[in-house]
Amino acid sequence: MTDATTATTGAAATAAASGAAATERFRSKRTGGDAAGNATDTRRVDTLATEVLAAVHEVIRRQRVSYAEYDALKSWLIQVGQDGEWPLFLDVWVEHVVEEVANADRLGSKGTIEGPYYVPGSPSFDGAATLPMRPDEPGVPLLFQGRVTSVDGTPLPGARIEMWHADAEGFYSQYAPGLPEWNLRGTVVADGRGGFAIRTVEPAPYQIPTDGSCGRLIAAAGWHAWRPAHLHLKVSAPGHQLVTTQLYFRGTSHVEDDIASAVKPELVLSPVAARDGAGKEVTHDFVLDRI
Ligand code: MBD
Ligand code: FE
Repeated sequence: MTDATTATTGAAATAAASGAAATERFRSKRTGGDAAGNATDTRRVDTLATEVLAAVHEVIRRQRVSYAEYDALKSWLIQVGQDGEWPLFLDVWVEHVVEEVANADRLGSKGTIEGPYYVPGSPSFDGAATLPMRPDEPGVPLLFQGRVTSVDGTPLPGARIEMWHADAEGFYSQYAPGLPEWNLRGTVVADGRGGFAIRTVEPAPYQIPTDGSCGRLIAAAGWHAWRPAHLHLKVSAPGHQLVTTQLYFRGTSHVEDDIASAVKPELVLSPVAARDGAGKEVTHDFVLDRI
């Protein structure tokens, strides 16, 4: 990572570079099977692989898919791997249903997809903090504050609120060139009342890279490439289930038609003019389910 101190970066961001970084990050997580990534329950693999293949066969028959289309699919799938865009592809078009199934029974705050750009271990602060940012970080200042409680209303002092988001140009640190390593990424530890206050800047809408395989699919299908502006969060506390979520901004573009299908009504914020100083502020509480 470079330690650029000016806000003029991201111009040279490429699908291949952010894809490679997201692929590397995912590999370092080592979940979903043994160390080599192999799932271990033979019967489960049999069931899932058989059903996925049957669903593909069914589409081929119903749509009378041609050899030209089969070859186009093959070359596109090969290219997704070469671009490192499997994390992006899966998180944009598949993860939202996995999240729906995983969290169906939760009573507390709604989650949504994690996406490809989380990095663990961001700088940590007590109670109130400004996220690490460049001295001339562009964007409207935003104060995000609230409390973390358990489902029964008990405050959760020491709860951890991890936040990461794109800058005002739509770029994520560690996935676009020229941004300081932890730009707009931080962890705040809730105070004795479960309270937290995070100062940051409003993120921009995010455009899926247009120069990679996902961008080619979007163009070929006549879709748009946009996610609405969003804050990513992981909120956790001892004895409670971690919530991975995102928050959006009422009235901003693509809140109604997120390419990643990850908006829920409970996740849309309505910031107001800040009472002290410039920018906006919003209060939003988190409720965690017990383990
Ligand atoms: C993002 O910023 C994101 O959150 C998701 C889910 C996919 C692509 C980019
Ligand atoms: Fe994102």
